[in-house]
Amino acid sequence: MVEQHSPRQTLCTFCGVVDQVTITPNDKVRGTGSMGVCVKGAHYFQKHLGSDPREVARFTSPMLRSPYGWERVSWDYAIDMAADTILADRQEFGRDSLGFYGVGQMTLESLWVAKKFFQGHLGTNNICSNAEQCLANNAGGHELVFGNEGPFSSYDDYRHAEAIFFYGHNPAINHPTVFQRYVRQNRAAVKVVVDPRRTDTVEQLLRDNPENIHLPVRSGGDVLLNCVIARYLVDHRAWDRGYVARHADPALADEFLRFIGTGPFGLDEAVPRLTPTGMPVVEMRERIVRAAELWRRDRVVTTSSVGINQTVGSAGVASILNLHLLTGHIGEPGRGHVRMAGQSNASAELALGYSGRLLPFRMRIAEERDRTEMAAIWELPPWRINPEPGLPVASFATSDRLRTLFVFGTNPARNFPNLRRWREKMMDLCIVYVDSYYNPEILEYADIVLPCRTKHETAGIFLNGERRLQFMEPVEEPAFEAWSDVRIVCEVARRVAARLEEDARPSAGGDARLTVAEVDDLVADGNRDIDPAALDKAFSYPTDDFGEPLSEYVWNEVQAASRGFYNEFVDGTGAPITLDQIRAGEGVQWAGERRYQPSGEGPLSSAVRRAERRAATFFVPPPERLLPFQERNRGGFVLITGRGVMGDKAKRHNVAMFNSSTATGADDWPDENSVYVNDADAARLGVTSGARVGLRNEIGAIECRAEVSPDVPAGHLYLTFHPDKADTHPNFLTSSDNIDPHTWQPLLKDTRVDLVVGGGQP
Ligand SMILES: Nc1nc2c(c(=O)[nH]1)N[C@H]1C(S)=C(S)[C@@H](COP(=O)(O)OP(=O)(O)OC[C@H]3O[C@@H](n4cnc5c(=O)[nH]c(N)nc54)[C@H](O)[C@@H]3O)O[C@H]1N2
Ligand SMILES: Nc1nc2c(c(=O)[nH]1)N[C@H]1C(S)=C(S)[C@@H](COP(=O)(O)OP(=O)(O)OC[C@H]3O[C@@H](n4cnc5c(=O)[nH]c(N)nc54)[C@H](O)[C@@H]3O)O[C@H]1N2
Ligand code: SF4
Ligand SMILES: [Mo]
Repeated sequence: MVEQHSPRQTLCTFCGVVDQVTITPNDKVRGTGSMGVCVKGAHYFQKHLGSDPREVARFTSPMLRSPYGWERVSWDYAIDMAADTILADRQEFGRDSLGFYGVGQMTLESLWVAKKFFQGHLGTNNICSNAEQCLANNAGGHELVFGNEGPFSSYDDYRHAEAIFFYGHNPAINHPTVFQRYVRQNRAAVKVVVDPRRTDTVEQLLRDNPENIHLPVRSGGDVLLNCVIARYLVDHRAWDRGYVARHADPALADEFLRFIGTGPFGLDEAVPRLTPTGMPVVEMRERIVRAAELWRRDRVVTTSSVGINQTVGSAGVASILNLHLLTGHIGEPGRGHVRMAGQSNASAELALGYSGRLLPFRMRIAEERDRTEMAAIWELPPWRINPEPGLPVASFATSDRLRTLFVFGTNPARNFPNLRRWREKMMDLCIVYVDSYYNPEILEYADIVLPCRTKHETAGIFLNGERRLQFMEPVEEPAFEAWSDVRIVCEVARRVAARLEEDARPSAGGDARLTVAEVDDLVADGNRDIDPAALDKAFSYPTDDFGEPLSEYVWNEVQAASRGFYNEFVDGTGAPITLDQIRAGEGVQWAGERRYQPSGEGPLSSAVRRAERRAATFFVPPPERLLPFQERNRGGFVLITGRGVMGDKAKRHNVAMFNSSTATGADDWPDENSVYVNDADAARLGVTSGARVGLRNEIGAIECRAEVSPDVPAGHLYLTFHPDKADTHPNFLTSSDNIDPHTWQPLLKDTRVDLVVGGGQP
């Protein structure tokens, strides 16, 4: 049992901020990091510490679906079942009939072992996570401009900035501690919020200072807006010619400047296209000019979040980075793009290549050199990594490739695009579901359920949005037998090895050069491509007294593997980061001050490998990214889905809800969510607050209540994707085909719907 007489330190690992918390001996919770703790962080610990597992709706035992319903089984039996399913499906349907979908709240250790098992030893590239619905396009934007996924900046940069831009980001509810302690406390900085809606963030910032700016540009208008700002800066000689010459690829810089100078980006032609119906164009023009002028200040920080990642894709972040490059606002404290991750370990998922296209450290499956290098790191033969890319998450719903899907956390019964189709597909899959909390929705689709340790029972490393590594200490043992994710993966891997040993057929093993067809033949011939001894060894980490693999060993392996890559886990002196450093204080920041590249020297960034220095490449957006939603979809509404409900008293409720809100509890779910409709649209269509309306498009239809609100612009509708008791799912309307071409992230907020008065369920 963990000592409970002295204060216990751990982390809150819901959102990408990852705050430090202290639990007092009488179970009071305090935020002890520099930012404090928010409602849901505090509420989580208060609710779950020392709780009765039944009262907080935990899964308390492995379970199997049987003809008679759910059966409780032993861990041993459940792991047998999982291992046998892998081997049987693999043999019959091939390597990529297997898949893994994880949550960005898993520990770095578990993300690493899952990648090593599924991609390395089992040879499937269907290994991805909810980062692909969330932060992938932030990484994609960075890759387009700097050649790698990671931003250089940190939360502290908000304190040094003189101007702060938020693109499609509502931090007042979604990253509340950073927002209250760092952003709002920097009174001197002017803040600009680019968001079609008047959000809590806008409200609070305008109350703080009427000079702060809300730019309610039409949905999908962000790339166009940034081109307008770039044109303004070039026309007013407010860009840094010398900086561009030193850091940017010259051919692309010329092309970008020509594009900006000759494209339709003058204020007269572009501002009307950005201005929502009903707002005077002169007012929008005046605000855009004031915002553009801020780039003349010394220190400018921008942030973006899923408001642009899920509408204009990686082009959104790339278009913001263009502005940083054009003005030299990058690479120093108080200058740059800060990443606010949605989930606590989403940055680890990005660094470890959680995508059907990628290997760890952003190496590419399509590159033979990368596959060979990764196989060597995992001590596997070079043919071991499958050259066939995995599926985009969005295509899970429509592909026939998958048979067995391991789902660690995340709620696939709710938060996927094209939800009806995906739910039908899940009925055909064998789903092994690993979560701590009882989720009745997923029980419709799962076949094996494994109860994992929850946050405060798990040890593990988190790489937060600003790429600071911290350690989550367990502060309690589970009251029943629950294993951590890392242990579950290792036990399944070793059981697969044991099953193959029992089979006693020779594996191909060795360094022989095998073609894809030869590997497939071995797979079909009883999984003879897998070397059971190597498999067992790779997942036999030293454990603690409870059988939990020790973080130190997994971390040392990850750290060593990362050497030489851009994502190399080194500190400010360039030395390897140790677990002791991660455990101390508020952890250790990736690359320390060295992450800011000195602005006066050489190329700014490097590609996948650290030694491969490259110049930054301006991003010239393709034409389709320059069209605000309404120019692509005349007549229809854009359905914005996001976090929180609207209205005066909603803030506390909004902060308390986290995505599917399983851990924070169903008690707080509202009876029914409402779709918010602008006054002018409501008057035109005869919609009143409280009326029932239908939303429909070619993907599906839902019905809910309407709420009339001036805070949503005309032509836009807003509906939260947080759960309610009436089961209102906006993802019945989102598409699995509308994805970013670079990262495959679904553009969930770029959804066209018609609004029908009086209900629209067919
Ligand atoms: N309390 C709470 N905190 C959370 C979460 C939670 O569920 N609850 N979830 C966590 C997760 S996983 C994530 S990813 C983050 C997300 O944090 P945010 O990105 O702030 O979340 P959203 O509310 O989905 O979207 C932000 C804003 O994008 C705007 N938007 C929509 N379309 C456009 C557009 O075309 N352009 C622009 N500029 N804006 C647009 C929406 O109006 C919305 O206000 O929050 C994390 N933190
Ligand atoms: N329409 C629409 N759809 C969206 C979005 C949107 O804005 N609009 N946002 C998208 C975004 S940004 C995201 S991130 C996704 C979020 O949606 P999901 O990926 O479904 O994430 P959560 O709802 O947070 O579900 C997390 C689950 O993981 C479990 N969990 C937490 N920690 C762990 C752990 O360490 N191990 C294991 N095994 N389980 C754990 C929790 O108990 C919970 O049940 O939804 C996406 N879907
Ligand atoms: S801001 Fe995020 S990390 Fe901090 S306490 Fe709240 S949910 Fe936890
Ligand atoms: Mo997210």
